[in-house]
Amino acid sequence: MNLKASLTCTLVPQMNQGPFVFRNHDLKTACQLTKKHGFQGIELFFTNPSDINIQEVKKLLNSEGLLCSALGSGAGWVVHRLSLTSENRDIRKNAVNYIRELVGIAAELQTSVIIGSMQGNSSSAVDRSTALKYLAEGLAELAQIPETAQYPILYEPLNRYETNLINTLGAGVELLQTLPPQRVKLLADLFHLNIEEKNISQSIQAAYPWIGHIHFADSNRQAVTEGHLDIPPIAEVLLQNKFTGFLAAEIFPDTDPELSAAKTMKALKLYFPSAFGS
Ligand SMILES: [Mn+2]
Repeated sequence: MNLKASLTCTLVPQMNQGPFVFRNHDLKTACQLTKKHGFQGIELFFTNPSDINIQEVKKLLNSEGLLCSALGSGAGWVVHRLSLTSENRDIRKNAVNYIRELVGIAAELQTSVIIGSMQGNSSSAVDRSTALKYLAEGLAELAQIPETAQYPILYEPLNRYETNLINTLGAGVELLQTLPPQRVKLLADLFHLNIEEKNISQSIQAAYPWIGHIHFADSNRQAVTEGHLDIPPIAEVLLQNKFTGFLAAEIFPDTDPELSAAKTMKALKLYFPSAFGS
């Protein structure tokens, strides 16, 4: 299997200002437009696991021949204020259960769940070492879910303005090394890496065995080529390692999301001609 690419679609009203190509579309239209622009998959963000009609989602994906590249868990924090590092034990437990439910659904859709903002922050109520302990405990519990053997959790280091816990791939590797191998992988988001890493391609190379997913965005979180990221060395590292995961465009859309889709596909063809055609 080769590299794959996807577009992002939020179905969470409270996240409709976020970095998602489709923010005000029904799932059917989003799938049709994703297919139209040549992508292999779509990344989906729902408000509640119980909102997800698995058969209906499968039907929509199948009718366009699309894969689900991942399920996001952002609404767990944005809508439900669930955090794996809350000072409140019940909230931590509910956060794990929320993700656990998503993992079961994701497995039926043959994909993984992303943990980004649900990792939370340290604070005056939870100091850094306690927060990191809670995060490792939460991830360790999730890593016990049998489905994660096939569909590992995707843990995403975020930039310093979004979390004060883990900001780099290197720090992410340290965290993952304490967990059962391969049950949790890293999501490398180029937008976050651009803020935090000394050298993006070298950091990807160093963390490569742990990387399971890429968020494909430019420095300003717009479509790649709209910012100032130096993509060739990043593309080279992924191609040399024969990365077969998804490059998912988690980006702020243009007024017309089709324009963002087209720009992203153009960038993929430019930088990954062997995978996406030139
Ligand atoms: Mn991301």
